[in-house]
Amino acid sequence: MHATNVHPIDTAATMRHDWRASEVEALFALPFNDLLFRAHCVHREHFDPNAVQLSTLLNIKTGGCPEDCAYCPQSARFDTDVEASAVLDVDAVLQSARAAKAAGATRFCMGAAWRSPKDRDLDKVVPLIEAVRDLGMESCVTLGMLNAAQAQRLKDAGLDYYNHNLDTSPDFYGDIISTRTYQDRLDTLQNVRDADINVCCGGIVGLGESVRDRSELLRTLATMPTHPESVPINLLVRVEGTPLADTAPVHPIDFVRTIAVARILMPASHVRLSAGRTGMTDELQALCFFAGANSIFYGEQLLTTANPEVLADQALFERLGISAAPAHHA
Ligand code: SAM
Ligand code: DTB
Ligand code: SF4
Repeated sequence: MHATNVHPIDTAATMRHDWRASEVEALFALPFNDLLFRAHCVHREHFDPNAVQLSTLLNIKTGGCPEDCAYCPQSARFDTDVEASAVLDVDAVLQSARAAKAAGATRFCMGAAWRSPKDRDLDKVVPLIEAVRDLGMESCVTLGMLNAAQAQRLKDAGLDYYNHNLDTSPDFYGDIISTRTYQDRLDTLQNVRDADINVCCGGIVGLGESVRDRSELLRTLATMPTHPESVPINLLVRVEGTPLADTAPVHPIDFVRTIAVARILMPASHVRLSAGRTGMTDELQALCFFAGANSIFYGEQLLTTANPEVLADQALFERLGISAAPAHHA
């Protein structure tokens, strides 16, 4: 009864951009083994199943953010332990990027707690992007909303990826953020795409959303004319002082389902097992990799919260026979 709306293996060889809500919901409703088998088959058709891409994060400007994203410890509106800081200088960033490269990361992602950067903020970020590029790493930044000229400026600096998440479904979004709209986010993503920067866009599981919201988030991403090259799936890190600190935890199997559906809908995108790994067992992470996750944040810190130890990730990869994927560009 579960599989009636889903044509067998209909995505195996084709890239679709026309998913209907009922089709995506039917994927979520599949028996777990059927869903995982299907996701894994799609994964194998497009990727080496034993290679995982490694991105390291650095918060280049912490806290003091005017937005009210209910999950975020960096909003100035919530009483968390995070102290606001100025933008890091090139030397500090280079030190982190060199260490990330030495540990095996191929991409260096820099985050700033801004609603949107001012032009004088970009004056500080451009040299950081150039420095990362000169190290031979892929660069990614996440700085909030961008207009077309700002996106072009980042492209000219050599930026490879821009991260800007939709976070959740259009319907549930207003329960989580009031200070900017879903359309604002879509406009930024369009500006990034138009500037020919790779798009990194995903969301968060565990905000109190329904399965239909997860389905609609993924459908929004998968019906874009070009799928985001990189799709981070974050499990909410519940931080004390944020409005979502006491949200009910997500069942791990439901998290794996989200990864699997992302893989089926966006067969050629990198699906990143993102925030929330410190609370996951090795077995759960292994299931996520089987379901199609093929990227992680690598390094002991996310933005303000912890990520697994490098040695623990290396041991997990060794146990699973997974190796680090090479960078896409030289
Ligand atoms: N300020 C910029 C913005 O919001 O676009 C860039 C940084 S913001 C922290 C980047 C993303 O981190 C958010 O869109 C959200 O998806 C994720 N994030 C923030 N706090 C999180 C949390 N507690 N748990 C999981 N993901 C989180
Ligand atoms: C993304 O999707 N997840 C990262 C990155 N993009 C910037 C951020 C996760 C943040 C987790 C909470 C924190 O460490 O502050
Ligand atoms: Fe600010 Fe980004 Fe956090 Fe929202 S997610 S409060 S925009 S730093």
